[in-house]
Amino acid sequence: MSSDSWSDRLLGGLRKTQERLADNLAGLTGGTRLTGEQLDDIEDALIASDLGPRAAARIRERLAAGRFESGLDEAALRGSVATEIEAILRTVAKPLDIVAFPRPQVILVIGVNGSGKTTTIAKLAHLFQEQDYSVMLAAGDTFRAAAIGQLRVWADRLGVPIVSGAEGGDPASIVFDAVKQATAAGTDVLIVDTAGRLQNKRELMDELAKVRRVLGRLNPAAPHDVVLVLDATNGQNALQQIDVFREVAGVTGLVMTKLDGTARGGVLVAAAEQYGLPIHAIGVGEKIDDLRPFDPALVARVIAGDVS
Ligand SMILES: Nc1nc2c(ncn2[C@@H]2O[C@H](COP(=O)(O)OP(=O)(O)OP(=O)(O)O)[C@@H](O)[C@H]2O)c(=O)[nH]1
Ligand SMILES: [Mg+2]
Repeated sequence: MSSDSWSDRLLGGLRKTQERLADNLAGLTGGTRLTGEQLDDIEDALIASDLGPRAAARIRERLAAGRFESGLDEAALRGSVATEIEAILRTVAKPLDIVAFPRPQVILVIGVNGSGKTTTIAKLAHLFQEQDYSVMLAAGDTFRAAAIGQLRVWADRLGVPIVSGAEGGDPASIVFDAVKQATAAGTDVLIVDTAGRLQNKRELMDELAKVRRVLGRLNPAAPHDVVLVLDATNGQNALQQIDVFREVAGVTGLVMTKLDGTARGGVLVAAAEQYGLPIHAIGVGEKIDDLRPFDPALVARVIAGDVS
């Protein structure tokens, strides 16, 4: 698989986001400096493209300080916006590194229903396999049988072991078994699926707290990562989920999925600016290799339409 095919998928996936921003920024031309009115228009355009008020204000400020030596046109503006988006993304684009000692590194994957947790787990497992790490999965979403079945299908396809229990079973005991097995087998990475569909915040908090307690008993450093999976199509609601899950689960990093087919990809920039949490990978499709860590310069240029 070449990196070119990933950039093509990225480009294809983020096309709607790019078009939205291009439409919103269209028609701005002028001299070497932007006028106050133009800066207002740009800030509005960035907010309308889901980059959020903070990133929009920061980019506005940077553009106000800059000069367009050969005059402002759409291409020059796209280039400048790309540079500023890159600066925001660069601080958070961090692959999920496998560094835990002793092994396994335990990665708890959380998020609301349908955000893409289970698919993301499969994609992450595939990424780790590509790096020659051994992987085990734990079916901690016992809320419905189909969820366990879905993870098992992925495990079989990837050829990785899975620890699961019965529907309605206790996730904490499954996680306990999984950590024991992964430790005994010397597995590098244990990825734990969780349910997002609990009745309310309190129930979710209790369940995740219990899973953490049990993990900590076997390995005080676990979970090493608590990765919140966000669905980019949710736009600004995805950001509210960061607030909730940070409170209930101590999120250590994010994965943003479904950046394909939405015009709301600017939310990636909003999340980066507003939370500063590591963004480990982005998803641009349903296939196993449609998720990767990202190059901030490339993603910024794609979003801003600064690509030839
Ligand atoms: N287009 C697109 N679809 C995705 C992406 N990631 C996941 N999906 C799809 O989103 C749907 C939900 O994904 P799941 O992985 O089942 O989500 P989940 O969070 O585990 O859902 P529950 O277990 O029901 O809470 C599936 O149809 C996936 O194929 C992505 O990056 N792009
Ligand atoms: Mg699931």
